[in-house]
Amino acid sequence: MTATKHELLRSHLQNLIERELAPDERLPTERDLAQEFGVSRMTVRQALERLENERRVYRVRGAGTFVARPAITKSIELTSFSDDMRRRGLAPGAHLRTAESVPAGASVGFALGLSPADEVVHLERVRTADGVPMCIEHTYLAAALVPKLLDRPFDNSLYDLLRDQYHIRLVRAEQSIRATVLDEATATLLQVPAFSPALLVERTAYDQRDRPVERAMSTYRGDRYAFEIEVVRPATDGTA
Ligand code: 16G
Repeated sequence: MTATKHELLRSHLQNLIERELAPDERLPTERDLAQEFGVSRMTVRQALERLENERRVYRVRGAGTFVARPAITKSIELTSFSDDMRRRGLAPGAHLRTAESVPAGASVGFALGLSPADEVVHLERVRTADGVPMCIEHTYLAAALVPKLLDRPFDNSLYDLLRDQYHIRLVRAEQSIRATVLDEATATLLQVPAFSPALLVERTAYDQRDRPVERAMSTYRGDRYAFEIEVVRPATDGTA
């Protein structure tokens, strides 16, 4: 009997998440669900926990349980270099090599939805972890969205600066990762032998208004960097 009630509860929750409620809407309370399905609050809590582990809902203490955005955007977190390094217990750093305003050109312009002649800010930075070079980054930002960026002192996190000074929060990105080898100049900057393997990550990041704000090419040392990507099995494929 309990199994049946449990199944009913689960399919009800699934229906709420997939059809009836929009992302960020609140689910009924544990108590209401327990009453409605004649199960204990513990059973409800377990069902919600499972959905939380699958990233289909999220909980806010004292406020309730809410529908998460679809897994495809949730499953890979959008982080900055500084976040990534701090998470690994390393101190992030940046040496600014180039900071200039240039025409976007065809490829960056296309990514940022600009015409090739529109101005972009180009930053080239060597990113370090505990002082050791890890990655070379070329970042392009639509100049119109970040007025006076080049006048600002800036040696920390670009994403923090965008958030604090321009109220731009990057919330999603399209990203590709591929293998490459380092040319001699880049290898020297990263303090590794020429032609060492590396990972080239290209990212177009969008803000909370879904404007493309950043196009970045980051070349990471292959010997020091691994990408961790969480993959989530669709709930409908799992066992009940
Ligand atoms: C990451 C991003 C890069 C971004 C930088 C900001 C990738 C492949 N690249 O390196 O696009 O500009 O973080 O880091 O994830 P910051 O806030 O520490 O300057």
